[in-house]
Amino acid sequence: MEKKSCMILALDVSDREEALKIAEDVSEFVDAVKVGYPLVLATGLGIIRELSEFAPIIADFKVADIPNTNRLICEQVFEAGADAVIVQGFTGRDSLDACIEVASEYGKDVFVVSEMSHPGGAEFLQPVGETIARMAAQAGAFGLVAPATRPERVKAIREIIGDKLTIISPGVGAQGGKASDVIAAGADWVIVGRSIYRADSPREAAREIAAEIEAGPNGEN
Ligand code: O7M
Repeated sequence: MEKKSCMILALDVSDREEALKIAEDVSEFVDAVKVGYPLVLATGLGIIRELSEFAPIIADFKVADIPNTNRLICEQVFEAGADAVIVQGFTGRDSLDACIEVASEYGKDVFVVSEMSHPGGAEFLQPVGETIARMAAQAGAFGLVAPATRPERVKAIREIIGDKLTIISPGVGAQGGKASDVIAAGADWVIVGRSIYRADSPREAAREIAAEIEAGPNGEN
């Protein structure tokens, strides 16, 4: 995944035409499109290949099962044309290894959720977030998912993993995070959903966030 705008679109709409139109409109300003349950359950797995015309596709299925089931899920995801899959880390090293093995067979990437962005993310996941981050680095994952709503946590996780993994960070805009703060804290990409796909002009909204990232936290870059 090439780093240009440092932004990933979370395309959580449920209509095929709308999804394709938004992806096309914003493709200039995003480095990838994240597709998850809302869109795939509504339109089918084939949407992944259709969207891949506009950007690399990250399949957000937060895979969280035993190794064999994880393997079967990841095979379907990569057969469908996804460039990366997002998996949970809390299921343990063997479950993660199964995803990474399949990804490497297909030449694709795995992102591991270390900590989540919503208030409840602090309840159970945050206390083990750093342990999950270390495990993901040891297992050879490509990247981590860490919360844009808590840039200080992104910074702490970046300090633990160094440059070994990339960090993608959801929670910008609708959840309160500011894109340039999270990038300054050590994220490689921010993930943005509602602030783009619910805007009157998704393209303008994406352009503005990309410009804010480029300008930096104090507008001085
Ligand atoms: O910008 P939003 O809030 O509309 O969308 C954020 C997207 O990121 C949405 O698709 C969420 O499911 C996802 N997300 C979080 O918001 N928080 C997390 O901790 C993790 C994710 C995610 O993408 O996990 C892989």
